[in-house]
Formats: sequence, structure tokens, C-alpha cells
Amino acid sequence: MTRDMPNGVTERIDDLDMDAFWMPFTANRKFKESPRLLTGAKGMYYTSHDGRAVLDATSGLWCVNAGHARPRIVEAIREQAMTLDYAPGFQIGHPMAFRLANRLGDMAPGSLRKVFFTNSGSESVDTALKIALAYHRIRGEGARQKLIGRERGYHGVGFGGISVGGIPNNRKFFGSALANVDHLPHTHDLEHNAFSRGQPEWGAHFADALESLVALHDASSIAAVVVEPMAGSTGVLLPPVGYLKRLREICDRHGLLLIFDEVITGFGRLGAGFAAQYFDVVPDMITLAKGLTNGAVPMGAVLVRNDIYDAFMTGPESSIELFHGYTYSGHPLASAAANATLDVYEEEGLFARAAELAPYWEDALHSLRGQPHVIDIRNLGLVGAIELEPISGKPSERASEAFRRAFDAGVLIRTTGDIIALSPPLIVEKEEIDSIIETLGQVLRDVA
Ligand code: PXG
Repeated sequence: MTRDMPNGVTERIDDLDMDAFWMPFTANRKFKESPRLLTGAKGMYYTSHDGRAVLDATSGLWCVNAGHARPRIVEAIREQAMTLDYAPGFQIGHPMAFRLANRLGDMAPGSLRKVFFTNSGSESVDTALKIALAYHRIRGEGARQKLIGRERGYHGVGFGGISVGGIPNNRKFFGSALANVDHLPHTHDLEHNAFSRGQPEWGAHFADALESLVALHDASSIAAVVVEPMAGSTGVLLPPVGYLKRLREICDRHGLLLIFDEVITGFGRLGAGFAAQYFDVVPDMITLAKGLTNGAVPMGAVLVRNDIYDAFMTGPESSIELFHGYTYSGHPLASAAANATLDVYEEEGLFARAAELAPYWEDALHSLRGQPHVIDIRNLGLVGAIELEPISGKPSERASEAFRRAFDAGVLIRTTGDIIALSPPLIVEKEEIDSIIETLGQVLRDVA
């Protein structure tokens, strides 16, 4: 099964001092008691510290879409580091970032041809929200200040992202964050849609809640609506058929900008370049990160409609049009990694490959129906989710145990609450899909 044996080393970790590193989104004490470390990666596999090959069923954290340690990407980063390691990005530039922006503009749907570079999904979201607010203001509609997100939405961890995001734990510890926000209801409904294959048929009407919010707040106070076209982090919540089109129509009717957060869905995850193309709904901005560089160097980007950019290009030519940017916007190493990543996606036709594999993936996933604890299975493109019945009084424990058991059995999965989320690299082979499903079947039979 190990088509591509991973790089990596076996490491003794008993004497590794883990005290100083405050790990992100991790139960630090529990982790440090019984750590799991990765020491190498190649193709579809990680190496664990004890030297085992672990099949990566999650593309790292939804980012390594072309598989690990692709020589072309590694080489591009090495070359760039030796040629131009860093270049300031304010009032000066370097060619690689311009090339990359053009390529992203060419890939994007509609007239989303302008690109603002960031370093992460969180920064991409904050950037898009700021552009939306500034856009209305410079057009004389500065009263449009409200931002609409969605329950169970994840938009990263900046103050903008947690405000429009809809995850209570990500919000409640951090004060009032942005005040001027409201939320659509999420679209997840097991009663109507359990075990749907692909997009659920039922639920387009959830979009009508946007009309209610417009009625409540008045369109003149609302700047933008931001949604993940398919919610990833909170457990793969699929948009019902027609839902996104309806959101688009309501935004158009009231002059609201529609932002698709495609940090997860961008770069082939659904079998198309962007979810906007997959669902045939063109938003006004798209936020990106993760698969942009195949996870190899941090980078994010916001794709922006031409006429939004044009609206900013109206003052004196020597004045800065948008007071926003990062030390590392368009970083040379990240730009080189992204250009090489796009080469790999193109040359290997990985987005089309994901689309071709999707029916096999769907059948494989749904073959787990009937296994113990399984209350729903969802799939779209090369994304899957298996929702488990929680242990009474102990939410998320069953899925956490499944994660540990799967890792010990040589498969890396993600869990959120009691939902197992799967998103293998787009280079996954059918035998590897079979192997993921077989391991998960055993794990489901073994967990408490
Ligand atoms: N938007 C979306 C839709 C995301 O999924 C972010 C923004 C933030 O990106 P950064 O690069 O700032 O982390 C994300 C990130 C998971 C998981 O297990 C998902 C993310 C991050 C970590 C874990 O589902 N998504």
C-alpha cells in the first residue's frame, strides 16, 4: 500500500522537552502526556515519530492538495530562497508575485481578476471584510457597516473572522470583537437530509433568512455577507441545492457584497478550481489560502472583482488607495511555492482527477452506512464526513477515540465534535481510498 514511502526519521521523544510550545487548538496537557508527532512526509503518507507510515486522509489540515514534498515545489522554494529570499512589498515589488496574481486571475470565475496577498486564511478573511467596508465608504455608502456571517461558519481566528464566524467557543472568551455583525442560520438538518449523496435537495429556503436580516437591519446598513460555500471546519456542512444561488440573488437585490470563503474549497477540493465554479455562483470576492501553496509555505489571497478594485482607483494617483497590507504580502518564497503548485495542479490535471474520483469516493464512504454509531454520511468532491452519535453526556469523546484509533492503525483523519472529516490529497489512488474506508470500518466497530 505504501506506493510512496515517506521521508522522515524515527525519533526518541521521551527526552523531548514539550514545556514551552503552547500548541494551537490543542488540549495541551492531554497531548503532552501522550504525544503524537510527525517527522516526515512524502506523497500520500506521513511518517510518525515511531517510524510508521500514516496515510494522510486530511491533506494535513485541508491544504496539501497535491500530496507531500512534491519535488517541483520543493525545488522552486529552494531556488527562490537562493535568488531572492525576501523583498519588501510596499511601494516596490518582485516579478514572481505579479505572475502569480495573473495566474490566479486567469483561473478565477467572472471578473474576479484582482488579487491581494496575505499569509493565511484568517488574514484573507480580515482583508476581504476590510475591502468590503472601505468599498462602500469610498462610494459614499459609509453607512453600510454590518457584516453578515453564518452559524457554524469558520473564518479563521482574527477578530473579523471570529466575529462573522459562528462557533461559540471561538467567540465567547474574547470580548465583544466586532459589534456590527449578524448571522444566517446554518443549513445542517439531519432530519431531512441524513445520508444524502452529494448536495442535499432540501433546504434552499435557508437562504431566505437573509431577506429577513435585510428587513430587520435595512439594506443601507449592510456591507457584505460571508459564507463558506461548503462549511469545512465545523463538520462538512453542504449547501442545499439552490441555496447559494438564492443568496446571490438576495445580495444583488440589496447591493450587498457576497464573499465566498474558499480557504478549504479552493484549488480542486470539490473537483473544480473553485467552489464558485463548481456551484456556478460567482461571488464578489473569494478568500484563499491552504492549497494555494500546497501548504508548503504560508500564503493567502483575496480575489476581488475588477470594478471593486476600480472603485478604489479614483483619488490622486500618488496616494495609497488601500491602507492595508502585510510585511509578507506576496512573499517571494510563498509566491514561488504557489507558482510551482499551480504548475503541478495543471500538469497533472488534479482538479479533473478529483472530479473523476468523486463517484468512487462517494460509494466508498457510503459503504460505511450501517456501521456502529453512524448517524450520517456526507460527501462532495473529495470531501467526506461521517457523523457519529455522541456518547451520552460526553460530546466529542467518541470521535476523539476514533481519531486516536485511526492514527494508531495508520490513517490520519480530522474530527470536530462527533464528526469525522476526510479530505485526502487529490492524488489519492483507489486502493488508498479502500484502505481509508477499511480502517475506518474497523475503527467504528472498535470504538466505545
Ligand atoms: N477560512 C476557512 C474556511 C478555513 O477553513 C480559515 C479561514 C483560516 O485559515 P488560517 O490559515 O488562518 O488557519 C480556515 C482554516 C479543520 C481546520 O480541522 C480547518 C482550518 C484550520 C485548521 C483546522 O477543519 N481552516
